[in-house]
Amino acid sequence: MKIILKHRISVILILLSSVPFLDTDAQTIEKPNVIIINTDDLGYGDLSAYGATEIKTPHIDALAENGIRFTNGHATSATCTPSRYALLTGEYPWRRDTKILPGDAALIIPTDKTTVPSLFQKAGYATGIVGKWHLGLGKTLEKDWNKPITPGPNEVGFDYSFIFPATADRVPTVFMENGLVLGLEADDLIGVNYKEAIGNDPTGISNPELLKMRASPNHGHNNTIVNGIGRIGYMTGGQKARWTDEEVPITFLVKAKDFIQKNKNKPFFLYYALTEPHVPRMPSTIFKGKSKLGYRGDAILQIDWAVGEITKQLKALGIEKNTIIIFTSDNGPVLNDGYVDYAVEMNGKHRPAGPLRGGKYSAFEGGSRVPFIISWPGNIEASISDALVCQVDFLRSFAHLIKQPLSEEQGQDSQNTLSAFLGQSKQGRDILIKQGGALSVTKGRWKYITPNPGVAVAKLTNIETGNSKEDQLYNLKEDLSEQNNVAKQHSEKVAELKQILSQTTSP
Ligand code: NG6
Ligand code: CA
Repeated sequence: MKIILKHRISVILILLSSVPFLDTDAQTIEKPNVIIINTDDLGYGDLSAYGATEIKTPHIDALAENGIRFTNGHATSATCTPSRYALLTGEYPWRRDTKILPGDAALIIPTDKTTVPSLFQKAGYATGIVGKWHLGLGKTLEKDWNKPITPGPNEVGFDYSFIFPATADRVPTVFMENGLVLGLEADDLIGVNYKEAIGNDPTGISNPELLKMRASPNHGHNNTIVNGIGRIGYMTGGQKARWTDEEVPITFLVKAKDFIQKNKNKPFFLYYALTEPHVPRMPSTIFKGKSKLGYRGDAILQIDWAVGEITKQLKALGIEKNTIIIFTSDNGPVLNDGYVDYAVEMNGKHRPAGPLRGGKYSAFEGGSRVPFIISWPGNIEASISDALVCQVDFLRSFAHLIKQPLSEEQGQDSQNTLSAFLGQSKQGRDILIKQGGALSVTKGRWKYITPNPGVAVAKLTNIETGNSKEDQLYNLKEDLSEQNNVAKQHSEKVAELKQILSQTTSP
């Protein structure tokens, strides 16, 4: 009898936990924790969940198996700064100047703008960012790196920030916690310059014998050497503040876990922005050689491990059913992005962009169609969705989820696609405008790429850019790999999509 009763209770509990929005604790269900895991340059084909056969990513695959795996999920852009700008603000990045920023750039998000973190903050969440920032810091380019720098992430909605300023290959190669560089020393002041050399530090040009990984010819990456790796930009001082690349991912993981641990009893929003597999790929020593695909593959295994550590922690804390995890990437993949790390040579049969054409920097789908997984154990049903979804819609969708009002101007390009995000609908947005080099507009099955005079294949990276002097129209449903330009056969479609584009982009 006892056993039967116990059994019944557990059946009831299982039933309850599988009903959306039903939980014992009403407060927590209204305000689930949200973690956005944003990787750097991870491609659509880089995960076994997305069909990779040469690499296994079991922890991310588990998120996908128990959550929703989107096959038509997008960043707005094929490079980092624009893509991250849109994710955080709900505004298309081409509305302002959002090219790849140097490491000393000023903050490009206006501090009075509603952002994803400021939205959560307003709803009473603890908000944190851990990882890559790359949206500029301070009011001006000139800044004193030896003092707290504002405005930055803490001024656009994050209560807590632990970041590196730009990219792993750009100086200053330092961590910053709440605006202040970690490990500063009064007698070794940090200076940063992107125009000319400062200080006496060896550079990739002056001292190539000090390099543990060489720069690819013509790519740059040969200014100040930090940890045996030439960087973009010059840096002096701060010897003890400089990171060791092998420690960066573990450092971010520890800080992300600390944030979760500290806020486990409140609703929290964590933006966890991993640096892998962006260059320079210098995974932790225990991951070196693990994938057999070179350091790029090893870096992907390292991402998968970190995701596993986070999901384990959520389970251990008993908050996994109350936490939405979104896993995605800021842009598509690239093999040779500036260092001799043998990513090309060791790639074998692996297809980082899967079936898609192009990669990072490209207007083709490989540039911005990215892994996109949403998990919310016990609250959403596992499925695969081909709804057109985009990171720019996080703002208005979360606003809906946590019942925060938003005016039309706030996150002006952000749409409420919450029901698609939660798998309740297969309908995402109708129209999406993206930026590789050229702008493109996708509506349903059709994608139009604007004519662009640039080169068709980028010399340095060997990536097809999507540039053409002609109109390009692709039927993504029948031709996901964008092989057949059918613009001439469907001039009415071209006209319609051009019209949509000019309406949206006109001020
Ligand atoms: C490019 C760099 C590339 C990478 C990229 C930014 C060269 C030739 N290439 O300018 O290595 O750093 O910027 O990547 O310098 S992103 O993912 O942050 O957009
Ligand atoms: Ca990137």
